[in-house]
Amino acid sequence: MRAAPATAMLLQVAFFLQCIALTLGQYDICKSLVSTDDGPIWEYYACQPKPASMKDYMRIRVDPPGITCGDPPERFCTLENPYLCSDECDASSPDLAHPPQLMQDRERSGLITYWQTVTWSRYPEPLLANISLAWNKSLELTDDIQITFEYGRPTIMVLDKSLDNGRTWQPYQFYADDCMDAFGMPPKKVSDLSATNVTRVICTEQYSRWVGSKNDKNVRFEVRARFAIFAGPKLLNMDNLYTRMESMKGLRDFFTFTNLRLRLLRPALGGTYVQRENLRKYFYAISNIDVPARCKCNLHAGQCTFVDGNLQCECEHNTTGQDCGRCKRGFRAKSWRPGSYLPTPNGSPNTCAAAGSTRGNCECYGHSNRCSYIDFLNIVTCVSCKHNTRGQNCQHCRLGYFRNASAELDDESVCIECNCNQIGSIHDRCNETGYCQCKDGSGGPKCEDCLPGYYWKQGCFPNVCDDELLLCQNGGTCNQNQKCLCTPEFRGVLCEQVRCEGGDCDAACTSYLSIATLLLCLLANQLAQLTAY
Ligand SMILES: *[C@@H]1O[C@H](CO)[C@@H](O)[C@H](O)[C@H]1NC(C)=O
Ligand SMILES: *[C@@H]1O[C@H](CO)[C@@H](O)[C@H](O)[C@H]1NC(C)=O
Ligand SMILES: *[C@@H]1O[C@H](CO)[C@@H](O)[C@H](O)[C@H]1NC(C)=O
Ligand SMILES: *[C@@H]1O[C@H](CO)[C@@H](O)[C@H](O)[C@H]1NC(C)=O
Ligand SMILES: *[C@@H]1O[C@H](CO)[C@@H](O)[C@H](O)[C@H]1NC(C)=O
Ligand SMILES: *[C@@H]1O[C@H](CO)[C@@H](O)[C@H](O)[C@H]1NC(C)=O
Ligand SMILES: [Ca+2]
Repeated sequence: MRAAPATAMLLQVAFFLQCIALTLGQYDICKSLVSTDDGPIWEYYACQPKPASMKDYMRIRVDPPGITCGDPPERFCTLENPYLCSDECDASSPDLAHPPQLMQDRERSGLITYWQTVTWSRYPEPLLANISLAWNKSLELTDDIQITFEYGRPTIMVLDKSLDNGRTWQPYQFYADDCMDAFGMPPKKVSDLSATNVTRVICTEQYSRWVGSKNDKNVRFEVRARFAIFAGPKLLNMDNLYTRMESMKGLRDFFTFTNLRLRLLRPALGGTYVQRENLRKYFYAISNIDVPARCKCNLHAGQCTFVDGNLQCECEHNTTGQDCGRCKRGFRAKSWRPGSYLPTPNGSPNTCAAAGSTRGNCECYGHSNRCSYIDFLNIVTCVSCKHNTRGQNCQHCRLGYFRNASAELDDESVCIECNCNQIGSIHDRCNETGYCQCKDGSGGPKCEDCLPGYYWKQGCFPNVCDDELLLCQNGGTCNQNQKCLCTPEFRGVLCEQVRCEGGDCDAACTSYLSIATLLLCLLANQLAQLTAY
């Protein structure tokens, strides 16, 4: 009788190992030396790092500040026996403290260690806590995320993910004991999903109901069950999953993340109602967060290492970057592409190629991967040059762009936009050093300034008056180089004319004019004409 469970367990272990072997056996080497008639040569394959326990590398942050219990020390009760309130949380005592890192430690001694929050003493104000997990690296889930709650699972919570190191977030899965009530979403299970909607974000009630705390402490984000939709219930047909990863839009990204966040919105209640008289039994406590995943290296690395506190792909195929997302310098004869799982079982490495090594010897400096033969010119030319390049070999910059002097010809940032000021310049083209051609009166590399003697008003116009040569006369003041503000007795561009009253003005005026004013008037006129050229 005692043998049966043991056998079952052995079988389970065997099955588990088989699964691991299956998931590990594929795409685990990037290259191998094969012998040919011409001697040994390297053969390259699509490759990816092994799955790892990513909890060892995550940076945890909990919010709001002060949510962790123990400062000041606090007593708390359990849900099963609310009158037994002998437990204490005290941040200053190592034995009684419950800091966040206890969610990622390894419990070697068998003693369960956990992070714990303050109790819900401020009820009915909600008890909210965020747990943010950061890796500073794109990762791909390889198995279920599992969060272990001591003292009951939350009745409402959201799992979010970010693909851009926490700049933007999106919900990954909603959890509630009543999905409709909490989120207005009908409750679903992953088993309700099919190949067409496997990437749908669902709300599930499976992990939020009260079942007696000892019964089930885990909340999962089901990865295995989603894989099984393609790979079969025992994940034996991984080829099919990998084929779908290549062909189904959004499938790979669905399992990809750089950060995760748990938003805890309501703790376990242990019943239908919150008992106001005993709020010390409501809190969150998490003993472990498992995140089985692999580094995303775009199928260009078989290893991922932890260097200076960050995960880093050990890029092969002459790629580089944290995720092997670029070709190395000097290997940009073709545009970078991720490796492909297809054709199975070894995939395509899509290696980066050294300049001059592409077929037909049509060099496109990595700005195009297509060449075309033009019959009547008898030349091979690059097609659809990217990165604002143009030319037979994508060796020139498009009009409106100029050559980045500090970049190699195969650099993605080899062409810089001219960025000519639309009003100040004649057109949007520039010379090799980025200088635009300016209209009269405007200047500066981009024609964004007015030359001396000009003022800005939707363009550069010659000054009407200034403080040097075009002085306003007779007490007038120069307003923004645009006009003289004359005193009431004078008028004219530079206030050089006397304003007259009455009918016989003209005669009076002429006789009134002094020689000096006349001379100044003439001078101003001439100056205005001179500067206009
Ligand atoms: C948790 O994160 C969400 C999203 O950024 C934010 O709106 C909320 O205020 C945070 N809650 C706490 C308790 O910090
Ligand atoms: C994130 O990783 C990159 C690349 O490894 C590194 O340059 C950067 O400093 C890291 N950022 C933090 C906050 O550790
Ligand atoms: C997914 O699609 C299946 C049928 O293809 C449907 O029965 C199921 O309700 C859908 N699930 C969700 C969550 O929309
Ligand atoms: C990468 O470049 C090196 C030379 O630096 C070469 O020996 C090697 O074969 C290249 N690897 C691939 C995958 O092209
Ligand atoms: C010019 O190229 C260098 C080297 O790639 C790059 O760091 C720089 O950002 C580029 N300049 C511009 C304006 O794009
Ligand atoms: C570009 O124009 C600027 C300003 O006219 C000039 O100083 C520079 O020498 C020109 N550069 C080239 C390469 O022609
Ligand atoms: Ca722990």
